[in-house]
Amino acid sequence: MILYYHPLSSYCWKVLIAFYENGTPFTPRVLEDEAALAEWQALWPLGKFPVLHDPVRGATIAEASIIVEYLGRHEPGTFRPIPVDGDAAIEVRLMDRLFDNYVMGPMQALVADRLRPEEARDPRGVTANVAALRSIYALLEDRLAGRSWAAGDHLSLADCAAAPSLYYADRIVPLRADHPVLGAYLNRLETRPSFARVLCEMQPWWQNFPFADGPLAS
Ligand SMILES: N[C@@H](CCC(=O)N[C@@H](CS)C(=O)NCC(=O)O)C(=O)O
Repeated sequence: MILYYHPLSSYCWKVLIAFYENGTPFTPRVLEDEAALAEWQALWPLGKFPVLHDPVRGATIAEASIIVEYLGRHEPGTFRPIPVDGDAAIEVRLMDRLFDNYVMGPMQALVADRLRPEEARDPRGVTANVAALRSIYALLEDRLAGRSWAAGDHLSLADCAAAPSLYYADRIVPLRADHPVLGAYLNRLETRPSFARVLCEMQPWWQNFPFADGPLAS
């Protein structure tokens, strides 16, 4: 399988964590290389990454959650992204949506705003997105109480979504001081070997993250 990704991209981290958890080999096509960029644009004209291409099945899969689900279906291994039990699966999918829509969404908007020229920034949007992050932090603090991982005792798709979204959000609006449960969960994610590997591999690009020098708000 061929994975088109960038090492600094949060949604790509989500997929990389799943591949590393499962120990599934893949051909990396890093979107810095001109040839890789041209292949990716031809495969997925929507211009979003990650994208997975499976030449054996002739499949091109986009959307990080769907790529992780595809991996679980076609390369079953030690990592089970979606539990077999239907109710447990619903909780995993709900948590996956919470992390993508309510953590990743405001976090990406804050990054996009910071990357704009100063005169094109939107202070009201920044205030709203900081408030949105604080609101989801509070919800997660309650919902994660007593859980080892996002949806219970087992690592799942939801943790693949949680790791990048919380890691980046915490560097913009720090969460640990006021959210001990959420902070402890982020610590567990950061020391998990699959995610630690992703964090190590992104280091050469880290200076491009616009909040690398410090957060927006504490
Ligand atoms: N809904 C997509 C979102 C993917 C996404 O937003 N990827 C970002 C990188 S983290 C991207 O493609 N950015 C390029 C752009 O929006 O032009 C998913 O779940 O995979």
